[in-house]
Amino acid sequence: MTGDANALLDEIAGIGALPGDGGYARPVFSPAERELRDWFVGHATARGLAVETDRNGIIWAWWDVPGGAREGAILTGSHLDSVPGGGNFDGPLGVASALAAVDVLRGRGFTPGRPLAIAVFPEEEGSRFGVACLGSRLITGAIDPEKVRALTDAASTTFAEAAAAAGLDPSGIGPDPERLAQIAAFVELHVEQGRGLVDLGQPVALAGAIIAHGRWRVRIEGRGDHAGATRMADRSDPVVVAAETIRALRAHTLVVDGARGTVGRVDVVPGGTNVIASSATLSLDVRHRDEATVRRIVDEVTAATERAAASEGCTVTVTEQSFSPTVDFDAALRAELQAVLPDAPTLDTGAGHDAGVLAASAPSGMLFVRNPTGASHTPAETAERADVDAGVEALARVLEHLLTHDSSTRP
Ligand code: HGY
Ligand code: MN
Ligand code: MN
Repeated sequence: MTGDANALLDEIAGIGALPGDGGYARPVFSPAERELRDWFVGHATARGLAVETDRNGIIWAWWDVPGGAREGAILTGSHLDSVPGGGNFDGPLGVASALAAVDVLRGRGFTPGRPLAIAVFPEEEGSRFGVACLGSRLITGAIDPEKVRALTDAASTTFAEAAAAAGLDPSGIGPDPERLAQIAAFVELHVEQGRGLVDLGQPVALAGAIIAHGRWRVRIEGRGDHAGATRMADRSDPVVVAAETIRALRAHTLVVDGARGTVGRVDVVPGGTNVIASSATLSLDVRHRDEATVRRIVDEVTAATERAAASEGCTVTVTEQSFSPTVDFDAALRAELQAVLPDAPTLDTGAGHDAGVLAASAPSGMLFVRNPTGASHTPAETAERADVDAGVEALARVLEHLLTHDSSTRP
């Protein structure tokens, strides 16, 4: 059986597809994402992998060793959920490549000297409940399960309700040290979200670091009123304050080398053309290699917003939704991966990943596959079929090495 990740991705290309090449909508526990979960379970089961879904909704597909011991396992995999309007590669490429790498290894008659697991992590994008890498944060204890149960989506459905509807017991979510103790190393393959490999003319890279990144919700409350009957001097318009937030974020990130600041959502209530809004809620996404710089930018933007709110007669509440410190991936593991893939350059990334969260619990690393557009979180995200194959081959070699050799990074 050849390892054909392209064919696997072709199979799911229609799931959660938005009309008019608008990309994908595959929020966690939605019908589309659940269809993708079923697709993965079907393929894993067809390959004789032992499949289980843990209490955090993470799917594990095991290529077990005789006797079934799972200590010292090598983990790979990624996520299947998407951002709204995202591409078909961010997440699914890592899952499809993991299945294909198993096919390649089996096709070569390889039998693992230690167990291999493919994991599918839920809510990596945080698109439905607002917290990125929710599944990996839960299993590693990086987030309070009580807080997670109460998270709500745009329809005010709680995570607990959505998880229960998807067949999980929400009372069971939370840290799982026993399961994590089985993992000796985690390698996630992911489409590159940037043009590093295009510029370097290489198909595959190793990940060096993920820069610090966080998300905040800025809620501005004013006074709803009539657009025509209300004099300008009598207004408390939260949208005017929101404009200052957006301006300040751009101004304060532009002057810091390597900083990134994004307002991706502006929710205006009630949202009528002839209505002065009563509230405006914005999302802040701020990133930089230095954590203190991220927090300083957020403080500066908050102060600017508060000044604008005071002069407009509005109130502001800024709430941190999630924060991920800079992660430098395990140097010893990366050295092993480099020995297996000597031509692969090392690239840092501005995108967060479950591997960045798991890095706190086990030596973790990443492989990036070239994306000719460099674009991501958009339908323009892509990877050439030959580079997808190169990624599968690279992952297969890395897994063969890790499943055969002991090293200092793993007990
Ligand atoms: O937002 C991110 O960096 C990732 O794609 N979840
Ligand atoms: Mn991703
Ligand atoms: Mn993403």
